[in-house]
Amino acid sequence: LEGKRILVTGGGGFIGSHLVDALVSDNDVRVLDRFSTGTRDHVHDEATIIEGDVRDEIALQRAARDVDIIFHHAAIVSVEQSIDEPRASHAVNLEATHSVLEQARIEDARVVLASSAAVYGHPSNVPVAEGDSLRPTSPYGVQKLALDQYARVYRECYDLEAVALRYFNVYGPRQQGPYSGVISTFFEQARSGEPITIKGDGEQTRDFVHVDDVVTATIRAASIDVDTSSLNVGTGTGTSILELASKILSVTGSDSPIVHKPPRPGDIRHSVASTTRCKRELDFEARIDLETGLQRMEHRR
Ligand code: UD2
Repeated sequence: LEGKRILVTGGGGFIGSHLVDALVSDNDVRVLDRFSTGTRDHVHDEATIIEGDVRDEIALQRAARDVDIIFHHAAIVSVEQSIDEPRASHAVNLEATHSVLEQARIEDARVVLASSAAVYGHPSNVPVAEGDSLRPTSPYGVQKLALDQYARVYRECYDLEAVALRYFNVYGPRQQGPYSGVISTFFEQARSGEPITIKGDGEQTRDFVHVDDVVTATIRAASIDVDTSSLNVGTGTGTSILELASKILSVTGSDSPIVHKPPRPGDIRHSVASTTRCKRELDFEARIDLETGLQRMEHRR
């Protein structure tokens, strides 16, 4: 992308801040973030910061004025938090998303929405494809599913160029906080010599995709005319949590012990993306394999 006026909601967050880094040199980039979990220090100097809540319609209108593209990455990203506080996560993840879509319609802007593998719930088989059954198991999953369906309906009803990207397990630098994901948790444990906590037997698998690959796919979704409203973003490869633990121990050279904790209630057993549609529509394939991604995290501390 070049010469575009772009809004990144959640531009201080994990994926959002990496997206801003990739866009800022060739585009005019604005960030709307309330910096509750996002970090000001992660926002590139050349981006314009509008500090505000995505639920605040005035702030959103101001941030979206005259933009060509909106990347909507502001969210309460925790599945567990959505179970503990369903109202709050609904308000941010769904109501505010609807305002973003309305704003995109007013501005006639293209919009890329952060959806999630959570829309599938327990996949009936893996790799899971976009047309497979959608049966989320948490309020978070329902919110992402609604967002995902809104993208389709806004395309159909209003000709809005909206795409929802179903991110699988995204990892990389700047993923932080209590809900940050297993890779950053294991890194912290390995570096401090604390036990690596595997929940359950560790045979569950995930599709870990590096944030740099995710940024590539996300920007492509705003550059290419796609024929669909929903795309998986993953690598197509599953890794078990046990394998992950051993890779992280080896890359950090840590001698942390591995301990098993009770499984997480409702934990998904296997989650791996079918990458066929994303390859076809965006000509996207993840380039950073897990080993390389973990090494980068270790060496760019
Ligand atoms: C991911 C997404 C979530 C949602 C969901 C959809 C992340 C951070 N979260 O949740 O937003 O899209 O997929 O299904 O990408 N685990 C351990 N030990 C720990 C922490 C986790 O064994 O200390 C296990 C956990 O039980 C799970 C796996 O690691 O089986 C991945 O956990 P996670 O929290 O990183 O991500 P996930 O897949 O629950």
